[in-house]
Amino acid sequence: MVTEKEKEIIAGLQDAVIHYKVDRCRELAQEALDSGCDAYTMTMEGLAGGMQVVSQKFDTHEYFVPETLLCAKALYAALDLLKPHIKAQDDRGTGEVVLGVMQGDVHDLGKNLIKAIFEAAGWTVHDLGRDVPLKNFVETQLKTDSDIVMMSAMMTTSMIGIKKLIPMIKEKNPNVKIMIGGGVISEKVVDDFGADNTADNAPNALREAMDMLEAIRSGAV
Ligand code: B12
Repeated sequence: MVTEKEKEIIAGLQDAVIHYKVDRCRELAQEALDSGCDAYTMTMEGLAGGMQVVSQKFDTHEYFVPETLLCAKALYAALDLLKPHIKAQDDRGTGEVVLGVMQGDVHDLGKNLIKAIFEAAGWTVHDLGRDVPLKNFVETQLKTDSDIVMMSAMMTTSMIGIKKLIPMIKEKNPNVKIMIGGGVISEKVVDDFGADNTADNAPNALREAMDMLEAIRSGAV
């Protein structure tokens, strides 16, 4: 149940992200925390909701790279404050993931939301950052023995790296699960590239990862 105060702050956060009001975004995040608003709802509906409108503006050429970068800056200003207060929505257990944005791709907003939600649920996230060389995913999975490798791609050009990377990982460790996501990933890409799963947003990614973890731990896969 979203309170009136939460609705008001969600609308404010969306507006601040859309109109790249960095200071306002930070203030609203603090106000949300001070008034006991749910940090998870503020993040997903306020910040990610605002970014959805920015995406439409970018796609329709109303916004270009400079404005969009400022929107991202506003989102991060609030996320930094909200992140430690996000509570997990799923408490079926915790796992370990390697997470990164594919080589050639600097779109890391989605990846960072995924990281925030997974860490809030108590998962260990080995965050490789953005524009990550393929071999780093393989090496980190081997070093950490993580349950799942999560790859994010927002561009058709960077998506191609996933096709190369999956066999590299599976060759070293056939049991590791691969989850892929980002704007260019469809169910067809999942099948064609031999990934195990996808999700269209961070909460769904956590739900799917929990399902995979249960299957791994029960020995079903
Ligand atoms: C913000 C943005 C930027 C910012 C990035 C800032 C940053 N730090 O991330 C800046 C301005 C830097 C940028 C630059 C460019 N961009 Co840009 N950008 C976008 C934009 C507007 C929004 C993306 C976004 O952040 N969405 C909000 C987040 C929260 O959503 P999300 O990323 O989808 O993530 C969610 C899900 O996808 C999912 N998810 C994400 N990753 C994963 C991973 C896993 C494992 C799972 C399960 C789920 C999952 O969960 C996330 C959270 O809920 C999109 C437009 C669009 N329609 O998407 C274009 C877009 C991605 N950009 C595009 C392009 C072309 C570029 C540039 C080449 C532009 C240029 N002329 O320079 C450069 C590329 C730079 C590079 N080498 O990477 C194209 C890509 C086209 C394509 N299909 O290849 C898009 C689609 C715009 C368009 N319609 O043309 N961009």
